[in-house]
Amino acid sequence: MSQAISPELREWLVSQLAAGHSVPALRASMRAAGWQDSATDLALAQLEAGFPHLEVAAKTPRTHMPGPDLEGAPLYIDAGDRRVQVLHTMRHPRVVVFGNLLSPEECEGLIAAARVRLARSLTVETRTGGEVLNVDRTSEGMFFERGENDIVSRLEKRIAALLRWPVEFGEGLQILRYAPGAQYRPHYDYFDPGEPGTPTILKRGGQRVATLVMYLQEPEQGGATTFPDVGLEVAPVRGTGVFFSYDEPDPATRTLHGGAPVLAGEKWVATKWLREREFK
Ligand code: PD2
Ligand code: ZN
Repeated sequence: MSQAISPELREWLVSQLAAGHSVPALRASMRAAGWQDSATDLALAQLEAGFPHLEVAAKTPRTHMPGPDLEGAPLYIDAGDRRVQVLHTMRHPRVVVFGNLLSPEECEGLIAAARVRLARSLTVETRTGGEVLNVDRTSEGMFFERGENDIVSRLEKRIAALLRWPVEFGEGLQILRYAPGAQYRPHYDYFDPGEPGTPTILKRGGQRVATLVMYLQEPEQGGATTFPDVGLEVAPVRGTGVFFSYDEPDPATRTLHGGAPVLAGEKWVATKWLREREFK
């Protein structure tokens, strides 16, 4: 995944962008020279940090999105250290349900490390850019730093391989616990462009472009992840996960989704949000 970015390459990218070449054209040249798209994206993200006037993001039409390689309708995908099952796919919204994404030991390990750090869930507040207690989410949660422990680090690499998106573009893993009666009312995961706090949030990695919700512990009843616009309900089966992406921050993506109330037992999930650029 990691290819070093030399000063020469950086200089070449700067000159190409300054000359008005598009990001897709650069990506094609880089690919022809043997670079992975993820390395190109990382180089562009690093460039943008140093040369904001180049407006790399503004030149990037959101054509390159995270997602698994479904070419040839595979039943399994090699995610580096694990053979992940493709259980269900949908095109609009883009939804993919994965099986065998985490081992039972990984699920247990994440729960054990998170349990001692749980607090009533906060969400990023687009009105101010701060965090607030959200009445729509009655679960408890916490965030791991990226690469915080071995399980987190291993899982992040697996997700990067599976979804073909650099580890550096992902937020830290969020863990949520839903007790009986807890739910997460339908919402969008992208930041509302109309809210005044959104530009502040976007400075750090740009928009969210995709979500992967992974089920660590299944409740006895209830707790599906629902997509009300398309009548889809994903059962929270341990070790599986649901991926969905949104190429613009707009309801037209049909990615309205929620966590249905848990009726019995406890549901635990891990959520990985992917940004359009490096999330520092
Ligand atoms: O736990 C869920 O099923 C769920 C539903 C909707 C999680 C999220 N959203 C999220 O973490 O954004
Ligand atoms: Zn969500």
